[in-house]
Amino acid sequence: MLSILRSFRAPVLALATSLVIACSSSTPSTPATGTEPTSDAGATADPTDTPDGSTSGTMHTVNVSDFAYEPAKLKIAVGDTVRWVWTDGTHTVTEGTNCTKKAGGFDSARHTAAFTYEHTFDAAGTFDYFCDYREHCTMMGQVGRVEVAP
Ligand SMILES: [Cu+2]
Repeated sequence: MLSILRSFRAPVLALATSLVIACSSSTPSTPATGTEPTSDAGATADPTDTPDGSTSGTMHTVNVSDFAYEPAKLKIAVGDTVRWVWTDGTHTVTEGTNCTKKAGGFDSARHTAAFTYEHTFDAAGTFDYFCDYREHCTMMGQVGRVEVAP
């Protein structure tokens, strides 16, 4: 059992590490694909997946650390992608308000440092999210917002 876990974890960690390295470059125009766990199964067209990148939305990075998202408030355009990068602690990126999950909203699940989670915003609107460790949200105020302009 342990060996199975090890063999599974190693490539995942390597992938996460390489993503962070790639993310640290200054150009946000070459998003990695396939890093989103499960929550975007309903998305049809991901503009960041275009081969030449010419019509890609912009990639925005938000750091996820102990009890904060940085920047906590982000203004983007429809078609842009937000990449959350875990830098410290164990946290989630969970869509919802008042520390309550929105049904069908995006959700990274719980992760630790070096994990990255991406979500492409295909519609205009205001999207609030929070850390789904209850006390992080309710006591530490770990919340964020993405405003998507049409
Ligand atoms: Cu948290």
